[in-house]
Amino acid sequence: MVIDMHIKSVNLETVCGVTSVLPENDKVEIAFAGKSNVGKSSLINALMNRKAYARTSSQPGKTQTINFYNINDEVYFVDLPGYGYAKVSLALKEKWGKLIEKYLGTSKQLRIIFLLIDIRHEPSENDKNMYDWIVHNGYNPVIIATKLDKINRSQRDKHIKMIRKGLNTVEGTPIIPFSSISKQGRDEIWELIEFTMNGGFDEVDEDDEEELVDEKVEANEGVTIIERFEADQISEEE
Ligand SMILES: Nc1nc2c(ncn2[C@@H]2O[C@H](COP(=O)(O)OP(=O)(O)OP(=O)(O)O)[C@@H](O)[C@H]2O)c(=O)[nH]1
Ligand SMILES: [Mg+2]
Repeated sequence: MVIDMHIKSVNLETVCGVTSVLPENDKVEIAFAGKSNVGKSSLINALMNRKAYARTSSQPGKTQTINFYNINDEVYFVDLPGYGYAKVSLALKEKWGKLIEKYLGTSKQLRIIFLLIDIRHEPSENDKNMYDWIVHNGYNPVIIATKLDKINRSQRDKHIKMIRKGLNTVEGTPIIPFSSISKQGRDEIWELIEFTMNGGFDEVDEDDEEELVDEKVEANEGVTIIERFEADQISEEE
């Protein structure tokens, strides 16, 4: 399935620093978390079809605020400050941590948390803490393995396994490899976002319920949410 999400408008609507009050938005929010320099802002640009609307930098610590991008007046992308950036004072790190925690803990519209992990490296302690913390808060993060273009095709599966093992992910957790250079993975990520914007698994009528349960069991054997979704579509067409 090819997704062509038509981007009509993007607007950096709200920027929150450590002392800001967080907005109470009325549209679905999709958050992007991950260590500094992992490629959060680059991914957001790729999804928005914009070259540099979200500021990116080879110097870690670029995004120091929570940035809410309004897409088509339909959905918000929430760019979170990266963690693990050594040059920031401990006091400021703590404040950012609290801000991120407050956002993840209080947003009523947050539907997906994408946790970005550099495909080249084993997840760090910070990555593991972030993953565990997200799960502890009742979310199942979707992992995006970034900078796919930096490894050989033959290394891909091995590195995905390394990330899965390193984070000790909940079974069925999707890991989507992505490159902001080749844009590989972008359609898959949009599919997931659109599926969620359309209500995800919440809005199925009772007739469909049994089928979905079956498919969830399948998911425990390594099938991703997207594959479940497609399987559901296929069964509807039959
Ligand atoms: N080769 C390659 N470089 C990437 C990719 N994604 C991001 N980068 C580069 O990595 C650097 C950091 O990217 P950003 O998108 O600014 O990272 P960030 O996670 O937003 O960083 P902070 O705002 O500091 O938290 C930039 O130099 C990007 O060009 C990718 O998929 N492939
Ligand atoms: Mg950034």
